[in-house]
Amino acid sequence: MIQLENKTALITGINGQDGSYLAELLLDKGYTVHGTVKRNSVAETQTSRLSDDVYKQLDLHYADLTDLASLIHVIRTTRPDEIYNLAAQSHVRVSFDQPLYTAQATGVGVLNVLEAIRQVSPQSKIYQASSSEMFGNNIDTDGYQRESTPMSPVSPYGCAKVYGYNICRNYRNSYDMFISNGILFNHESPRRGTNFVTNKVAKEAVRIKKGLTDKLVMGNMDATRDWGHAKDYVNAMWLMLQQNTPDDYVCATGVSHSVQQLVDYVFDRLDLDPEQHVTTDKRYERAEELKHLRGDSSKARDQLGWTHTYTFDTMMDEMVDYWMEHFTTGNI
Ligand code: NAP
Ligand code: G4F
Repeated sequence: MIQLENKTALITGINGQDGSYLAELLLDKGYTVHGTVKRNSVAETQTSRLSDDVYKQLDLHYADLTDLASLIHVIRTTRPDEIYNLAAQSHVRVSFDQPLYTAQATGVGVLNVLEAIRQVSPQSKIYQASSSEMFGNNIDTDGYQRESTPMSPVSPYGCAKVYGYNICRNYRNSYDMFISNGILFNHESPRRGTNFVTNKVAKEAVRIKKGLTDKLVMGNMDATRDWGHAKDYVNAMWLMLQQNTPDDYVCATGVSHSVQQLVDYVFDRLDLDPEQHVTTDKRYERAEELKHLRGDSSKARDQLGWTHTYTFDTMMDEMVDYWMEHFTTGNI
């Protein structure tokens, strides 16, 4: 029998990839779920990742991480047991174009969330969406990054996330607040923005297969990433807030692939030849690149009992199937 939780959660960035999966997970567990959305001029796309069934079970509130007053208002209104701070300007390359906004939203925005909670609801447990981008190009001698790996970020986004990570640890120690950082490696799904590399490749390869386009233009093909599935990773977020004490955890699959291997896998699955379609252009490269990511999530496995269920192949298959269905039926 499933035990229902009878708790209240607030998810910032509920319409993001992770927010949408986490909302579904928490509703399934019996939570009352509140979420923040940022005002968008196209109301129809504001909650595009939330199905009608999920949407009608949620309480949504306008708030922006750069607007402390809006955060105080939503936390005072909802009094959540658990707060999942997922909102951020989350695109690494865009952070080079918008460094100040990224610092405000992704970095100082975390401080705004912490201050709002400290002033209004200090008993709430907090999850902070920290990132493997914080490590930059540091790798331990065994080839992995883990909780103890030094952080030397190589993007404005990574720098902002390091600030968020550190201010969480500082508030945890200073004010005895329950704040856990999930240091999550890349996680993907059919709901991933199509300007991130996995879903860009899946979507464009299917469009080539369907004769809708002929070319896929890429950036750096040599970088490697440890790619997991977002559904597995939101489960880790929840587990972190069910512990008796707050802590920081890496979540990763321990397996990495290069961008070239990603392209080869998807094209092979669609029986396409990448050499006939794929070119590169500097406009998709970053001013400084994070070259390799591969995470060791032993701590999350041992202390949270967390593990991933999707492999790289099953995850990419799901994304390709999603776009095949979309471009065949137009029904998704
Ligand atoms: P995402 O799809 O980009 O979602 C981000 C969410 O934040 C969206 O709902 C977005 O709203 C909202 N948002 C953006 N700026 C905001 C602001 N100033 N105020 C309030 N809301 C704002 O990202 P994701 O992949 O779900 O990732 C969730 C979190 O985990 C992010 O903090 C990300 O940096 C972090 N993270 C992600 C990964 C990954 O591989 N996915 C790995 C490590 C860490 P709009 O859609 O309306 O813009
Ligand atoms: O999919 P990406 O844009 O993800 P990136 O930069 O690793 O960041 C993601 O993961 C982080 C966790 O480590 C999160 F914190 C962050 O919020 C985000 O979710 O790029 C992956 C790799 C990079 O090396 C990039 O240079 O793919 C390379 N790449 C090559 N061609 C490309 C492209 N990336 C994008 N977005 N588009 C390309 O055409």
